[in-house]
Amino acid sequence: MQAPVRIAVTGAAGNISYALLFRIAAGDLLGGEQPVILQLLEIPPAMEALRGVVMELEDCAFPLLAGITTSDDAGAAFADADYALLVGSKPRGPGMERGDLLKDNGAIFSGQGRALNDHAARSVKVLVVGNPANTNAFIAAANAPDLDRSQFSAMMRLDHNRATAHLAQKLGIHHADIRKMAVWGNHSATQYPDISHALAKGERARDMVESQWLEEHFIPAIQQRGAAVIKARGASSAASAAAAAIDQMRDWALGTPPDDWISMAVCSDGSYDIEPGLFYSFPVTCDGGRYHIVRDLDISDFSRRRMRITERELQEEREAVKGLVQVVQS
Ligand code: NAX
Repeated sequence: MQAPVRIAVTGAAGNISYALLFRIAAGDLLGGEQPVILQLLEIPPAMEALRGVVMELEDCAFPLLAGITTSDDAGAAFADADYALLVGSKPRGPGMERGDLLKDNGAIFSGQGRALNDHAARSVKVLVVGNPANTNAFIAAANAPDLDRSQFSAMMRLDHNRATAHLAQKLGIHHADIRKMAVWGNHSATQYPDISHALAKGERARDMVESQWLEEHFIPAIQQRGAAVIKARGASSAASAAAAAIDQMRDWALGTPPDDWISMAVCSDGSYDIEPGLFYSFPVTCDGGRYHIVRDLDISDFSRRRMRITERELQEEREAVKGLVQVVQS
C-alpha cells in the first residue's frame, strides 16, 4: 500500500460534502490503491453535524480511509494537505445583495488562502467549489503568495458535464461519445457553453444541430441548469456537484484522457485575449499534475461576444472585492 495522502474538505457537514466525502473515501478520486486521510473543516455551529458525518464514514469501514480529522480552524484542517476542496461558503440570505455575498465570502476565502499558504503541502492542489467559485479562487490565490496561482482552480466541471450530457441527448448518442466540449468564463448564468469544437462520434457536432436550438435552447439551458435543479428538487445540485468535483480534481491530478479536454477555471495567462489574472474557465488538458490551456482554437464572432460578457462579469466581481484583496495583500 502507498503512503496516505491528505485531502482537506471545507463545508464538510454540508450537502455536497455528504456525497463527496464517501466517494473520496471509496477511492473514486485517486484510485483503488491510494489510502487517504480526510481533514474536515466546518464552522463551530456545524461541528455536531460533522460528528455525525464522521460516525457514518467510520461505519462504512472503507479500506482506503486511513484517518479523519475535524476542526473549525483552517490552519489545522489544511496542515500538510496534498489536496484541498473548498466547498464551504456562506449562502445568499434573504435581502442580501450580490455585493454583500461577494464580500462575506471574500473574507472566508482570503483567510483560507492564507491558511493554505502557511500550512498546506507545498505542492497542494486547491479546487474551489463554494460560490462565487471563480472569484473565491481568485481571492484565495491572491492571499497565498508562497503558492503558485496554477495550484488553484475553480469548479466548472459540473457545467462541462451538463453541456456534454445535454448535447448527447439532443443527438441521441451516449455522452461518452462526445469529446471536446468547452465552457468558457464564470460559473454563473453568463458562462458560455461552446460546442464549436465538440466532436460527436468523431464528427463536428456543430454541423448536426440548428443555430436556433443552440442559441435559444442549449446555451440558456446550461446557463440555467442549476436553477432548474433547485426548482425541481427544492435544493441545489449536490450529488452531481460532488461527482464533478471528483472528476475535475482526478483529471487534474492524474491526467485528462487522450484526444479530449476538460473545462476548468484557472488563472488567465492572457490566452484568447482574456484579462490575465482572472480565474476564467478555459478548455485545458492535464498531465503530470499540471494543466495546460488548449491553444489556438478558432474563435468565431458569435463565441467572442459571449466570452467577453462572462469576462466582464468576472471583472465586475473582482472590482467588488478589490478593497478586501488589497487590504489583505498589503
Ligand atoms: P450547504 O449550505 O449544504 O453546505 C455548506 C457548508 O459550508 C455548511 O455546512 C456550512 O456550515 C459550511 N461553511 C460555511 N462557512 C464555512 C467556512 N468559513 N469554513 C468551513 N465551512 C463553512 O451548501 P452545499 O449545497 O454543500 O454547497 C456548497 C457550495 O457549493 C455553495 O456555495 C454552492 O453555491 C456551491 N456550488 C457550486 C457549484 C459549482 O459548480 N462551482 C455547483 C453546486 C453548488 O451550487
